[in-house]
This record gives sequence, structure tokens and C-alpha cells, in this order.
Amino acid sequence: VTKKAAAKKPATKAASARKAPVTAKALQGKIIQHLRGTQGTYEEKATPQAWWRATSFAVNEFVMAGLTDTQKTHSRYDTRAVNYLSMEFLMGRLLSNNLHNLHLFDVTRAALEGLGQNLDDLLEEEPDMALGNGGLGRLAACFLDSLATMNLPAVGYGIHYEHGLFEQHFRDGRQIERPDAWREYGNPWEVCRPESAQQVKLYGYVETRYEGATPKKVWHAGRTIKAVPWDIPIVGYDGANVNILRLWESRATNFFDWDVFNAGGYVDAQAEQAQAETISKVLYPNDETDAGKELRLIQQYFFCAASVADIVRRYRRAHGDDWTSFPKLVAIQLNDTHPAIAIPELMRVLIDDYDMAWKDAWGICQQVFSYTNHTLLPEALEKWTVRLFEKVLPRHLDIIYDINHQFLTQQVDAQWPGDDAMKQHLSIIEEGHERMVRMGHLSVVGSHKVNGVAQVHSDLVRTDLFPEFHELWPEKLTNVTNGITPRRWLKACNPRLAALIDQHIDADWPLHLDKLKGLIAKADDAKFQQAFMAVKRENKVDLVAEIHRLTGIEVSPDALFDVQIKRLHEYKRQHLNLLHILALYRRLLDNPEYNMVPRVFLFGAKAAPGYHLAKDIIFAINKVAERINNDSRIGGKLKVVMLPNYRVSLAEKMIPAADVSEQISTAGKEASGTGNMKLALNGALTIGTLDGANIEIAEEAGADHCFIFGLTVDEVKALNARGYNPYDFYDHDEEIRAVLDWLDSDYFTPGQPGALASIKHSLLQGGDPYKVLADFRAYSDAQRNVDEKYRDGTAWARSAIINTATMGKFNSDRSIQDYVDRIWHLKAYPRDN
Ligand code: GPU
Repeated sequence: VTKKAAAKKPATKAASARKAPVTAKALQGKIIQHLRGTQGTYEEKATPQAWWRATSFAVNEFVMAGLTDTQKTHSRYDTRAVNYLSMEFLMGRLLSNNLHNLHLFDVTRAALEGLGQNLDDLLEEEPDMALGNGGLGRLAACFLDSLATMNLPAVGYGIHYEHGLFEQHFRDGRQIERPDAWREYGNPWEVCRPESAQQVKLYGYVETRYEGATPKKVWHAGRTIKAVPWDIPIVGYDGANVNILRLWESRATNFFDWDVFNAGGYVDAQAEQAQAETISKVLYPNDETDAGKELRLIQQYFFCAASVADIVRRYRRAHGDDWTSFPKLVAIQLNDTHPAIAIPELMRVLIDDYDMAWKDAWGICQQVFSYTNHTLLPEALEKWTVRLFEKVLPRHLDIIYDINHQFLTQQVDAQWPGDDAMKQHLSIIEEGHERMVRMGHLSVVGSHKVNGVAQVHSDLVRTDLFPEFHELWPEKLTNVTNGITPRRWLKACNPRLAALIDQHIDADWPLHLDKLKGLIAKADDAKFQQAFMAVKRENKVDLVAEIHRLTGIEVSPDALFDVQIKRLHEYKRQHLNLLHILALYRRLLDNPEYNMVPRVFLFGAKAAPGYHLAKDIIFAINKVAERINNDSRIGGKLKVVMLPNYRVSLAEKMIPAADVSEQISTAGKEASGTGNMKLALNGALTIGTLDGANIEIAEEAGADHCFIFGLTVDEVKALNARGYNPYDFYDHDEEIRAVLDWLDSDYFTPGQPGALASIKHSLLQGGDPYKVLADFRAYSDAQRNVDEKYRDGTAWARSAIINTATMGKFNSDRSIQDYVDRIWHLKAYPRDN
């Protein structure tokens, strides 16, 4: 386009920036240069890995230029920034995302084609960065994308795990875990910054020195660990800023080793090193359970101490010892309670290292910190024994006692004078057989804002989890409904749908997702319906091939694709889905004419390695699948597939092909859910309970375009209050009884009767804590409605379109704007360049 021609076009930012910043020819030159110059190979010999690396390094030139410009802008304007502290960042793959965000995707495809390479194949060479378990970690990743896109100054801080979430295999249907080695041979996206390394202290004792007017506490640490930062550039969409995700790796400190080494302790020195490096070795694979392990507490402290030190270093570089601007420039967000130890750590730094008065330091902390709660499940609410704290972080325990003392004697006593029961109830220290530090209480007391992640969840945080804190500080507890980045979860993962949308609305919808509403007008248009469902079918054809490649199972793209993808957990109720599959199978065996649309039930889920019932549910799904998929009597009407090693890159293949989205948690248990948003955005219809963000999805899409069923939060509470007895359902519902007894036979595990009995056991003798049997009939009826609606192709297409069209609210940019307005109060700084 000539300058003149360009001038005639409307000068929208999207239109101008959408042009690739480089020609295919120039990019080819860069790729070849990296292939030869940094990979040490050449075109004829290079492996796909080498091509992927060379392409990534070529793209990195654009990434790094953006990073430098952004950093200069931030320091020029001395910007207020949010520091997002999270134990998990579930980034997935970066090449495709970076190409899309830089508008380099098409030009790179063309450049590679000219070199005889296929971009889609190369993208598959990249290992997922699986530094997280599930929703909490992926939310952090989506938030980084939005922060960069919105030109907001932000740094993500986390741990540079050597091994991310385990790789899942199935052996005879059972989950086997293998270590993940995402950076075994180096990762092209990360830059080591040894110049910003920090020292982190652990163990030891606290000495009280009586020198000046007030006694001074001195922590004599028993051990010092080096924290080395690795920076991952986070590329905003459409020419926006490039922010940083800074991940800390633990190393042995050199000076510590030398003493031992020189004393002849060569082996001991190596052991010290191995111990130090254990800290960032592996991600704990427990989702929503508190491991209670010493190494986990050390991981938490390690990355919080390094991050706080880094934040303080950055501040002091511009402001020296003048702390007045600190709360104006620094916001620290705690992603759940995992980084709550950052609160006493900042207190320690200000008081011990910079001689600040308690009151001033506490004032700073309360302005700087805010905390996001992601669950109400009691087993996920972190507590550490006082004993462990005393051993690992003795100075922090002192500080926590002081925080608690001030809080109880001032705030609590003022509100509830003389009420000792209330003091005990709100205390950061839980008294009992073993005294515990309650990290949730510490987080609420130390933060100026606390948010839940969907409206119903935030309401429950106020009424059920922290009602007294809410009474004490009515302004503190708030809501920010979760969101997902439409760049990864629509534009990049579903290029066919993205292209169709581009034909009908402004191409800047990935920035302004509310513009999808423009598609509502098309929902009744037969041609558009056809085009929309044709995209869905092509995506299903692709997934069919992938299913075959991964499992050998053949499924038809003409079947209804019913998808449940999320961590395996009883509260998410994959076993409710399974019981319904068994009921369908039984109906088909009883009556081969049983009228149903052919359906493929697709699962993806990892179970925590020590969560036995979750692993039994995976085994049961695989065994039931084996039997059903090989049963010629049912005429291919029913297929069940559990894809191995569910992860971000697999989600990107499953979501575009889904017709139905399973969101069937017990009401009140799923804080928000985010997979629900991704699936609906890609045109899947939700079958779900009134839980978490499902409620808001149904509000946006309209009840006619979802299948809502089951007990509500209040009904679950009422059922618990009057006493729930699962046998009421087992005894009176013939189908429930039959499928549970079936699980307890050897029908699905020939020669091994009872191999699947633990599920039945947990639902009967175990009391069915998640009300699976109570919701079964309503679920089965809702599934009947799904089937009926799918037969009416027009009605289905219309609902699918309306789902895509109405998901604008769940753009993570909107979530971030809510954080900015309600909590962080940041200003955007587009980079100068
Ligand atoms: N969540 Br706590 C996790 O993925 N892991 C955790 O340890 C905790 C919460 C999830 C919630 O289960 C899910 O409902 C929510 O959408 C997600 O966090 C992000 O907020």
C-alpha cells in the first residue's frame, strides 16, 4: 500500500498496525541466519526442532525491540506498576501467540513455505510451558496477555520450575506420571538476568539487640540461597507493550560452598548445591489441596523474598531511601494465599533492613497488597504449623505475631469489645492441638482489597468464608469476574472462526470483544448459520484425526462432540458425566432403537498423583470407553474418549471442535471456571449448574441457549441442613442403582470384579459429598434436551452463534480493567518509539 492509498483508509489503529512489520523475504533471511548462526546447522540438514528454534529466535528480534522500548518508557515516566505474584503461570506455547500478537503469523507462514517448511508443523515442536496446574495458573497467563495488550505496566513474578506439571500417560487405562522437561535443551523465549540475582535467607534464629530506644531484631539465617531470574517477554496484541514475566531459579550460593569445599567436603558441597537447587526443581501437582510440606513453604518464601527484593531494588534505583512514593508506584497482587508470605517479608525488609517504624511499614503494606481468593474448598485454605514457621522463617513468625496482636487488640476489640471467641475466630493463629498460621486471614488483614473470581463466589466469600472480616471492613471484599484472552482462545486457536468473524465485523474484535454482539444479527441468517457450522465441522474433522493419532479410536465428525476438560476433581463431577454415559449405554443395550443423536464424549484431565479416587475415575472412564467403543451392538451411537496428557496446547485443539461444554460442578464449589468461557466463545453450548461463572455465562447468552440444571447453592445448603442420604436415590431410582451396581461388577474390567467399585463406594457409604446422585436425574433430563435441540440444526446453529456473540464480557481485558478500577488504579503507558 502506498502512503497515499493508506491515507485514504480510515486511520484506525487496528487497520494500520495489522500490517506485518517485515516482508516474507526479509524474515526468511533472519530465519536462515539463526539456523546457521545460532543453531549451527543448515537448510538441508536441519531438524524440525532446529527450524522451530531458528524461527523463534528470528521472531525474538521483534519481541526484544518491543521489550526495550517498553522498559525505556516505564523508566522515563516512573510508572506505577502492578506486580502479579503467582506460584503458577500456565503459559502453554509461545510462538504461535507471539506471531499473532505481532501480526507476523501470515508472513511467517509464507516465509517458511518458501523454505520448504510448514508453520503448523513447526508450532507442534514447541513444548508447553506447563508451569501451573489448571485454572489459577492459566488465569495468570491470560492476565499477563491483557496487561501487556492494555499497555499497563506490570511484572509477573513466579518460579522457574525445572519440571512443570507432569506428563500424563495411560497404562492399561491408569494414569502414569512422567516428569515434564520443557527446557531440557534450552528455551528460546527466556533470558537469564544474572545481574539481578538475589540472596534469600532461610532457617536460623532471631537475636534481640538492645542498642537504641527500641530493641532491634536480627535474623541470623542458617542458609542462604541464590535466586536467579529468567525473564520471559510478554507480547501485547497489536503493537502494544512487551512486559516481563520474571521467574526465579534457585542456586547454591558460591561463598557457602567454598568453606565446606576447602575443608575437604567436596561431596558435602555438592549435596548443599543439590539441596539449594531442589527449591525450584518441580511444581507441586496438587490442585486445590494444601500439601503442608516444608519444601512447598520454602518455594513460596523463596520466590516472594526474591520478588520483594527486586521490587524494592527497582524502586530504590529511582527514589533511594525516600519511601513516600512507594505505595504510589507499587501494587502487589497475591494470586491466592500462596504468596501471602510476601506481606511479612515486606514488613521485615522495611523494618529490619531500612529501619522503618512498625506503623509506617504496616501502612505501606496495607496500601500495596491485595489478594485474590480462588476457592472456598476447606482443603485448599492454606495453613502452616507454627512449628514449621519457627524452623524455616523464625523472624517472619515474630512479625506475624505482631501483626496479629495489633489486629486483635485494636480492630477486633474495637468492633467486638471483650469478645474472646471472636478474637479466636479471627486470629491469624489458629489455637488447638497443633497451632497453625492461617494464610487466608493473614492475606485479608494485610490487603486493602480482597476479591473473589465470579459474582456468586465473591458473594459467598462475603457471606460464608469471611463474614466477620466483611463486617469489619465493608469496603474490602469485592468481585472481579474472571476472563480469558480472546487472542489465544479464539483468534489463534480457531483461525477458521476468526476469519469468518472478520468477514462480518470490525477486525479489531480481539481487542474489543463486545463487538462480537454484531453477530447476533446474523444468528437467524441461514447462510451465516451454514458457514458457522461448516467451520465447526472442519474443526471437528481436524480433532478426529488428532484423536486417532493419539488413541487409535475412530470417531465421526458428524456426531455431537461433548467435551469435559479440566482437572479431575470430585467437585467437578466427571463421575456424574460417567454415570450418565453408563445410563445411555444401558438404554441402548436395552433398546437398540433408542433414539439418540450419535455422541462422542470427550474428556481431558490430569489427577493429582496422590488423589486416589480421582485416579480411579480416570481408570473407570478409560475402561468404560474401551468397552463401549468396541461394542458393535450400539451402532456407533456412543463413543467415549479420554485424551492423554491434557494441557494448554491440547485444549487449543479440543475447544474449537466442541458442540457441548460440560460445566457440572456442585453448586457453590467451582469459584469461577474459565474453560466454560473458552468453550462458549468458540460456539459450544453449556450444560451446567448454577455455579461460578456459569451463572454469568447464562445471563449473557440467555437461558434458551444453555442447558442449566441441578441444585442451586441454596438448595445444596438446605439439603445439607436437613441431612443428605444418597441411598434415597440409589433405592428409589432404578437406573441409578443399575449403573452403580454395573460399576461394581466385572463388566468393564473382565477378570477384575470390583476394580471400579471405589466410585460407587464414595457415592454411597462415602456419603456422596458432592451430591452426584441428587443431581443425576436433572442432569439426565438436561442431556435429553441437548439431544433434542441438536436434531434441530437451525435452532442449534442459532444458539451456537449467540454463544459466541455474547461472550464479550469474558475478555480478560475486561477483568483487568475491573482490577484497575477497583484495586490497582494504574495508568496505561503506550510505549514511545
Ligand atoms: N483454582 Br485455589 C485452581 O485452578 N487452583 C487452585 O489451587 C485454586 C483455584 C481455580 C478455581 O478452581 C476455578 O474455579 C477458577 O476459575 C480458577 O482458579 C481461576 O480463578
